[in-house]
Amino acid sequence: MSDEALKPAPESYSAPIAALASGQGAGAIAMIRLSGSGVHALLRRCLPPGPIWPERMLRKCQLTDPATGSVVDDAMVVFFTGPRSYTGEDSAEIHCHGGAYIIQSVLALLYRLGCRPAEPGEFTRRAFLHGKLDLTAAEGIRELIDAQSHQQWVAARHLASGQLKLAIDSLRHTLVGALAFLEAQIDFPDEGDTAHLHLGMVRQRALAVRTEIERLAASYSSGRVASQGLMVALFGAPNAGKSTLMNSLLGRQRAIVTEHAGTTRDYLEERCLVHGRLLRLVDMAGIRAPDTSIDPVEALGIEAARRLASEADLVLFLAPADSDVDPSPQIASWRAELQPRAYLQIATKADLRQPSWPGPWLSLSCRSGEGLDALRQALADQVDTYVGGLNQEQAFVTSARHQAALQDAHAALTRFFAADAAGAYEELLAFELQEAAKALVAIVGRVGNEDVLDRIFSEFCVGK
Ligand SMILES: Nc1nc2c(ncn2[C@@H]2O[C@H](COP(=O)(O)OP(=O)(O)OP(=O)(O)O)[C@@H](O)[C@H]2O)c(=O)[nH]1
Ligand SMILES: [Mg+2]
Repeated sequence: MSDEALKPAPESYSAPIAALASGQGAGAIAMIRLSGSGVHALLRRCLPPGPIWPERMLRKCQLTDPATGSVVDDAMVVFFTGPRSYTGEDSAEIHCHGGAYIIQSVLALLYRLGCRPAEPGEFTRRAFLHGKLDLTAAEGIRELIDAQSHQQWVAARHLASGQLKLAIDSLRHTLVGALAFLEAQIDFPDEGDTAHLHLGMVRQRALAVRTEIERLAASYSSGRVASQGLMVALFGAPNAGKSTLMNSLLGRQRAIVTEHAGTTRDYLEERCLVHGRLLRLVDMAGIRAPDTSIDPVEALGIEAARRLASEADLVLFLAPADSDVDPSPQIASWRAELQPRAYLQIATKADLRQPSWPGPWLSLSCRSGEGLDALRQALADQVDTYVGGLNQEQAFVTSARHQAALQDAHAALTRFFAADAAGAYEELLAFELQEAAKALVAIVGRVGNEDVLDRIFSEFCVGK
């Protein structure tokens, strides 16, 4: 099996590019990055006469426009020579004053001298195409930049530092070993005793790989919470106070609240940090029993609410504390239907009355603020419970793309065992092992599909 990630990059990937790599807006210093063939000579034209200084050395210099001789800025410049650079190409950084006019002047100069503006993520895409990092590390770098919470940072570090890649490489290695045994069997079919021995080795390896894939795939339920936040579904009858609670947790009036039952129809998803943990709050239509008087829009909203609650990491079942009817049987039936991974029972509107029903209830009032701190703590604890379940010593999965590829590999191995049990030819067994290996390669290596790369790298900011 060839390692596609090691193929040389196409010529077009070395065209000189430039972009602002530091944040937008005025700052003390801005960093402009250049990469591609000829960028050292190109930049040299804007510097004072004399040889350029050794690479990896930041030196103060005056940037001038070679066409007019006029000064553009006093800057610090550092050169990197490929392949010993982030992108693997010749590259440079200009650290100039961080004002909008200066940044635009420096960029305009570089574009005039032959650079083109870099696309989002293009520096990292080039690093990937030049074999400087694998796809999981590239995704990890994007997530490091996007991280808003400690849990996201932990998940991003895990990817960027190559822990998942190591685990995937080891699985591929084991599969390649199994394939070698199978191929020996295909090439020398008549050696009776060794045939049995070889197939035994193949099965043992395939089983070891499948077991590890199952462990990795199981880690996704926690890894997803770390990298994407805890998905919290607000679930309950109309008028239970779901939208009001959503607004209280967000600290702004995001959802419409009225005294009419059935105010929220479509669902609303918003991210927020609670005690530094990222949540994905989903407010949705109140649940009523199917009835001819429900209009079709509300019915669709209720259907979506049920689907989202069954996908959520935590379901908050809300019931107004001033109701005379004990909501417990209703919640028990929702729990049986939705099978939530975790749930909390919330008695809302506690300023009107305290709940008189049996069972564990967290009672709160968005009007008086009572109970909101306890809820925030419970939400943060729930994030910690999921993320704490991740063993930092072992690889874990945090992205839907990786999880889907692992499932493909798992399906191929399951087909392998079914074919083996049915006494299939070695060629078919080898085919399924190759399919499993291909799915694993897609996680770390070049996917052979520009659309996938476009999707991954377009989520980067310009300059990274
Ligand atoms: N007294 C009191 N009233 C509340 C509280 N929370 C919500 N309400 C009121 O309850 C009514 C319904 O609130 P919503 O937040 O719209 O309820 P909902 O569950 O989103 O309702 P639907 O969108 O119709 O499913 C509104 O009149 C709110 O002002 C509270 O803590 N105390
Ligand atoms: Mg609502």
